[in-house]
Amino acid sequence: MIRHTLNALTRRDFLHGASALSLGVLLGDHLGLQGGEPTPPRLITRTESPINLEFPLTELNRFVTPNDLFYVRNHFPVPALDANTWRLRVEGAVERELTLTLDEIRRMPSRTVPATLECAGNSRALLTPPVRGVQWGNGAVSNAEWTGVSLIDVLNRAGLRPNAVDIVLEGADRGEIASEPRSPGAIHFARSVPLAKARQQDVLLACRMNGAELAANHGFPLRGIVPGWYGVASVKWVTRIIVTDRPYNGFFQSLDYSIYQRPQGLVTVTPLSEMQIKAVIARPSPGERIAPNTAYRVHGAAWTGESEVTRVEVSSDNGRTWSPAQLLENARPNCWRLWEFPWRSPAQAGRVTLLARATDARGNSQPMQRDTDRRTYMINHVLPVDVDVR
Ligand SMILES: Nc1nc2c(c(=O)[nH]1)N[C@H]1C(S)=C(S)[C@@H](COP(=O)(O)O)O[C@H]1N2
Ligand SMILES: [Mo]
Repeated sequence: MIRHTLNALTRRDFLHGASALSLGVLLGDHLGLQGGEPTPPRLITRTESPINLEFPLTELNRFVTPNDLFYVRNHFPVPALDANTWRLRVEGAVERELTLTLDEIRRMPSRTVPATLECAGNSRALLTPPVRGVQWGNGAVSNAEWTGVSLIDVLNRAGLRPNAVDIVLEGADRGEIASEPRSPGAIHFARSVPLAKARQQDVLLACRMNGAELAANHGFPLRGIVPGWYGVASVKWVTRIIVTDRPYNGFFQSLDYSIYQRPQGLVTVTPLSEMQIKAVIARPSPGERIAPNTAYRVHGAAWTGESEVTRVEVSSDNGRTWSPAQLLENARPNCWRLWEFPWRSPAQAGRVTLLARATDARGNSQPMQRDTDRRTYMINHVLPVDVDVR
């Protein structure tokens, strides 16, 4: 059992920053020691087929999410890909169509980019009335350091034609969406980024995650990483890149993963793209019991799209007053920022609602109300965490 525990410790590498704690505290608190049986923190299963797993947000304690706790969002069964036979096709509005092996990609100049991925449906389970889709709590979000080649370097090897508009990344995974809106039979997962975004050097075709080879669930052997955008744009198991000469209008950015917008009073269906400013509370967890008149470290994470988080505030009086939380470490582009707020629970027992609200460098703040034009996505209004003071 000791060995199991130490393996778990090494694997999760969470001794980082925990030197002040005794091993006993670590085991008891962090591994959830119950009746002598250590249970390492685990992903929360939301659906089994396809597999959808949520990061256990109460375990948030460091900037980088360990690979085995990084949330998983799959639409189809995980494709079995062999690194030796795997190929990447680049085709469409290019000068020369290409077929690349994994070794050819690995020999290209690589870079490492930290980026937070959030599923556009994150926090969906907290909506009232309930909406369809995977019932995520607040944990369909994680942060990792991705290593790979810039997408634009691969595109340049093929040579973009002047009429290139969108870059479609297609995954090897395939299946039929049987619930409304249905797919036209079996389709591949595919999603585009406009050329202007694809030109950014930090948009990657990544083969490593936190220094390790990509796991099957996260897109082995190669996936797109589109920093600042909702996770849906970061296509896993990429085997084909299609450069289009007109805007791409695929299933996963029209019937699915789209929102309504109303430019000039005209309703449009728009693919969702940039992540929205958002803070989540990791602890306390909903319904957590806290003793009266006690010091409590409220903490969590906050992130935004193509900007940086500059402020997080906390309210314990239903939004009447807000106090600044402390932002931990420095802001990194396209990454969440951890924050904490030393709170003292009230002397009187009762239910207390905690709220956190983030603001970014552009002055964007979280709304207090849900916007139904966002359909079942982009849930970033301020969400309450009720705790039980007694
Ligand atoms: N090929 C493929 N890529 C995909 C998906 C998928 O189902 N198939 N899911 C997308 C969605 S909606 C999200 S939120 C992210 C999740 O990435 P992760 O599973 O590594 O956390 O992958 C995206 N890329
Ligand atoms: Mo997603």
